[in-house]
Amino acid sequence: MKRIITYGTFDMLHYGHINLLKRAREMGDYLVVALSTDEFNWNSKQKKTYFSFEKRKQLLEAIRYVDLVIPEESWEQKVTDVALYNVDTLVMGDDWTGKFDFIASQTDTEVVYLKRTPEISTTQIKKDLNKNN
Ligand code: C2G
Repeated sequence: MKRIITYGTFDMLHYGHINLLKRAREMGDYLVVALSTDEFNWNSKQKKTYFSFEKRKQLLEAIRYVDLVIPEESWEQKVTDVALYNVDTLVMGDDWTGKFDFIASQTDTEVVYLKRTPEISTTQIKKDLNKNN
């Protein structure tokens, strides 16, 4: 069984996220999603999410491509996560290209960056909503 992991905030879930999760899951048989906690988002990414961790987790768990959702509480946990969850491949969108190559060098985990869906982002959604009001 080939096990995949990916990380993210997944706030205001949209089809760009779904495209990523679908392709990640299709690379193997089991997909773990490490979902950024509200504290991690605020303290480490200066991101205030619209939906709480619990709501974002509920949404992700309803997606057919997602097998398990775990909390992402630090940048460093990836090294232990890949061992803990017996992961073969770590997948991220290509806006992160190169940032997690150390995982491949420090562990025997493949790291793959997939093309982002270009035209959609949570920031863009918020901008468009504000513009139309
Ligand atoms: N994504 C995408 N296309 C978009 C938007 C997002 O492919 N239009 C991908 C991102 O590249 C990422 C995943 O969807 O792989 C989740 O995106 P975010 O929720 O924005 O995640 P981010 O804030 O980048 O957090 O430790 C890693 C971080 O937790 C990643």
